Amino acid sequence: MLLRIDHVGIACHNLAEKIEFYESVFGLTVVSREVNEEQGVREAMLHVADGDRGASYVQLLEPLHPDTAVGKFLAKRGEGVHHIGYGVADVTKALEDIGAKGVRLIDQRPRHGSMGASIAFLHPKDVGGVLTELVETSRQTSRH
Ligand code: V0V
Ligand code: CO
Repeated sequence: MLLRIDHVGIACHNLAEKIEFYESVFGLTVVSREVNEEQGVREAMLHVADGDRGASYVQLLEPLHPDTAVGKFLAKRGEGVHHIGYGVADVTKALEDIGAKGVRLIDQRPRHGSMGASIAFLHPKDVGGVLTELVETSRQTSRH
């Protein structure tokens, strides 16, 4: 079901500063910057690698307001890894299969994600404390 690690989502207070850090220390390149009002984030995708099942990224996340998923996470836990996003071929089918196994779905249906992807989250309390995102890219092998 899981094709690859699509991205690691990292919560931060200052997106511009974190982008500069990842560019200068790791030599990564920003391939997309978006504001996602529904998710309450300003985010950037930095390309890490290409594989035969698609690309992988670091996603840097800054909250739009304190009362958002990432805002609350920062207040409680501070900066750090916020979620793991796995590539799947069909997010609707994956949700159905995972839900049938008793894992709580945060999203019953896919939402709009970065770079035109369809995304859905699984509850961290049912995934060993890891907020888990399923990502169906618009074109699986070329995402930038
Ligand atoms: C909260 N908890 C987490 C967590 N966030 N555990 C692991 N990883 C995280 N990121 C724990 C928290 O410590 C609490 O446990 C418990 O869950 C309830 O948390 P809360 O602070 O009361 O917050 P809630 O329940 O209001 O919201 C938590 C959830 C929320 C996970 C339901 O953050 C959510 O719906 N997230 C999905 C959407 C999202 O994260 N969007 C931003 C990324 P204790 O302390 O009670 O034990 S957007 C994105 O990735 C995009 C657009 C993309 O990739 O394209
Ligand atoms: Co994400």
